[in-house]
Parts: sequence; structure tokens; C-alpha cells
Amino acid sequence: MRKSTAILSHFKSKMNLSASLRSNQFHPNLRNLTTHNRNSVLFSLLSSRRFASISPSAFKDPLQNQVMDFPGGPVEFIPEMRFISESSKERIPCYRVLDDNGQPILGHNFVQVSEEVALKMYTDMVTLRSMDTIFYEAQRQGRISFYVTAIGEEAINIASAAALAMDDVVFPQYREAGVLLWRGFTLQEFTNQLFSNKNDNGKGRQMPAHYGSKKHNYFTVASTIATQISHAVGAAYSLKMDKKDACAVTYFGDGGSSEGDFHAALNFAAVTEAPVIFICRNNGWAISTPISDQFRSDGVVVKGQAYGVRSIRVDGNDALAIYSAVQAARQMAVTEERPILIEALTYRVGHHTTSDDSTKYRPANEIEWWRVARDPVARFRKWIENNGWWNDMAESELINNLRQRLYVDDLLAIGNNSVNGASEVHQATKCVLRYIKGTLDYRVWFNFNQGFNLRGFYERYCGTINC
Ligand SMILES: Cc1ncc(C[n+]2csc(CCOP(=O)(O)OP(=O)(O)O)c2C)c(N)n1
Ligand SMILES: [Mg+2]
Repeated sequence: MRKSTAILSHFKSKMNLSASLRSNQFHPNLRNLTTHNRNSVLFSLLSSRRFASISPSAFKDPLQNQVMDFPGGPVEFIPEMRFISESSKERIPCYRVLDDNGQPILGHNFVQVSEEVALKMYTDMVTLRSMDTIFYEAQRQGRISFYVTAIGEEAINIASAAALAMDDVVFPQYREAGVLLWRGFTLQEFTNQLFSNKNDNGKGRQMPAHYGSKKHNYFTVASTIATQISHAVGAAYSLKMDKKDACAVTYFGDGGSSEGDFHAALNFAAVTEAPVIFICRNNGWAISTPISDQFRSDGVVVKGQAYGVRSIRVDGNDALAIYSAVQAARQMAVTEERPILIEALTYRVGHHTTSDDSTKYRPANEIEWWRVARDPVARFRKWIENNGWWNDMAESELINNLRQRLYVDDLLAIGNNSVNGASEVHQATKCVLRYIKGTLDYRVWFNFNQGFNLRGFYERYCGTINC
């Protein structure tokens, strides 16, 4: 009884506050308040906002029927019946710093990178590419069941990671191993995960390339496309509530942006003013589906404005442009408490995964053109060379060092570990096989595929399974 009286008086006070503000809620004066004050007024109204929006006083017309003051700002009345065009004449331009030959373009404008950071960016891009080559081959040799490369997208991976702070929480799709590499996840840790051995953080319960690391603020990869986007918004909102000097960052592909989760997440982030950076790697393909079969808008960037999210389109193969845009985005996200959308234009040079053969649905010369002429690693190398920070000798030292780390230390150690870790692999296989006997929804089907791979993997190393 006492509780319901308290609730009643709480609502009464809300209604009073609402009544006193209702008359000017949509009045121009309210727009003079700072965003912060305005938000706190509106936030305190919560339930009463609905009543205000249908109040006749809300539609007072100070400019004699030329303008309607409507939630969100004044709306002009016009006599023409004007449909908004489905496309603008000019496409949204793309921010870049370096041309395809690594030369700064006319009027270039970027956030300065120190020599130390630039060299780490370059060596990590080369490391990521070498790691991809080795593990791709390891899959082809049947040593691991599955792998995803980031070939052609090294700049998005590494340069974005370089522009973030370690406290920023990352929600990846699956083609962003480079972010984890930048944060200090070792080659041995990658191999532990890929071989599901006993040192794997996930204890062999995930399919290969589904890395995660609490230590590195990197949420575990989930194959279910786009689910991570709304998780990032929730995390960002929580960081804001806790007044943390950090943001959430989520990566996804063009295919991810075709999922409903992307749209819900953008809208939710805009309304809650969550400090989250959405990084869309628009690489032209969602497995075999080209972007022309996914959307007819001017890419993904225009969707930001539709949801009230500040957005930019960037050349995804230009490490300096990515670094600058992500750093600026982070600054705005954290200090202004707002979401930012970055659409990075790039190309998936590799197959979708080791389960795909992309030459079946796209011309080989298209792949080759992007691989050679628009290579983000070679482009950045030219820039650091022109700065006098890199030369052929440094390059061969780097390659020798990588060869040592990748071939000798890691791959051989993996082979041993995977045999030692056979019992863990056995557990994972049994677990998946049990799971596929459940209901046949999409996720189960998906796990069935992985179960099939795991089964092959298990049988190769541990003998026949009788179930
Ligand atoms: C919810 C869901 N639907 C479908 C799939 C199958 N699938 C896996 S990856 C992928 C394409 C994703 O493309 P994109 O987001 O552009 O990323 P990219 O592989 O190009 O980096 C699809 C459809 C899935 N994993 N999850
Ligand atoms: Mg894609």
C-alpha cells in the first residue's frame, strides 16, 4: 500500500513537471538550451513526452502556417508535391590522404603519425598478411579446419586499431584479427585458438578464427552476422553511464549492414547518444552476393544520416586516412557522447573463407587489380620510405624475423600442442555432435557444418567416431 502511494506521487510530480514544460517543449526557446540541458529536461519527462507530442499547444504556428514546429525542429510547408529522390546526383565523396602510389594527394589533411607508431602499423600489417598466408596454407594442408584471411583489408584492421585506446571495447565481425594483433595478442595465442589446443582461451569450444580476449578488450567473434553491432551500442551506453573515458567500437561488413541488427543498433545509438564507432568494411561482397544485390542506396554511409548519426566515407586501403578518421571519430564519440559511422571502401582480395572459391562468382582480373594496384600495405610502405623511416634492409630483416616466428616457433609448436590437446578436441567434437541432434534452426545448421569439419579434424588425429 505504502509502495503504491509512493509510485502515485512519483507520477504526479512527473505530470506536474510535464505540464509546466509542455507549453514550450517544442517552442524555439527550448532549442537554445545546450544539448546536455535539453536532454536532461527531456529525459526527466520520459513518460509524459507522449502526451506533449499530441497536445494542440505543441503545434503553435509562429510563422503563420509556413512552418510547423515539430519534434526534431521546425518543418517548412511547401505547395509542391515533392518526393525525395531515391538517389542524389553526386555520390558521397571518399576521404583519402595517399594516392595509389603512396603520394599525398593535393590538399591532403591528416592526423600526424609518429615514426614509432607508423613503423608498428607497417610491421603489423605485414605480420597480419604473413600470418594469413601461413594459416590459409595450414588449412589447405588439412592441419586446421577453417580460416578467414583479411588480405586487402590490412589497413582497416591495423590503422583503426592504432587510432583507438586500449580501453576502447572492440566488438568484431570475423575479419579483424589485426585489431587483436595490434593489441598484443601473440602469434602463439592465434595458433592456440586455431588448433583448439589446451592453451586456447576458449578451450576448443569455438570454431577456428573466432578469437576473443578479455585482456585485450576484444569480445569473442560470433559468426551470426551483425549481432555484435547492437552489443556494441549496449556496451557504449554502459561506458557512458559509468563516465568512462572510452568508447565501444564495432566492425562489420557490407553484408552485416544488410541485417536488421545494423539498423536497430544505429537508431538505438543515436537516441541514447552512445559513444560507439561503427566501422563498416564495405568490401563489395557478402560471400557471393555483390553489394548491388544488397542495397540500392549510395553505399552504407548515407544510412548514418537517416538515423541521425554523424558519418564519413573513407578509402579503406589508405592507412593514413583510416587512422585519421578513426582518431577524429573517437574524439567525437568520447567527448561529445555520440555515435559515429565510418564506411571504409575496400575489396575482399581473398576468398570469403577457406570454405569458398570466389573465382566461381567474380572475375579473376578484378581480384588481381585490387591485389596489386590498390594494395594497402605497399601503399603505406611507400609513404614510410619517402619519410626516410624504412628501406630494403629493414624489409628483409622484418621478413626473416617473421619467417622465424611463424614457421619454426609457432607452426611446429602447434603441431605438438594439437596432439597433446587431443582430449580437448575430442570434447569439442562430442559437444557439437550432441548439439546437432537438437532442433534444426539456422544456428544448429551452422554448427552442423562446423561439427562436420570438427569430425573430420578429430578423425584425422584421433580415430573414428561411432556416432
Ligand atoms: C545471421 C547470419 N546469416 C547468414 C550467415 C552466413 N554468412 C556468413 S558470412 C556472410 C557474409 C557477410 O558478409 P560481410 O558482412 O560483407 O562480411 P565480409 O565477409 O565481406 O567481410 C554470410 C551471409 C551468418 N553467418 N549469419
Ligand atoms: Mg563484405
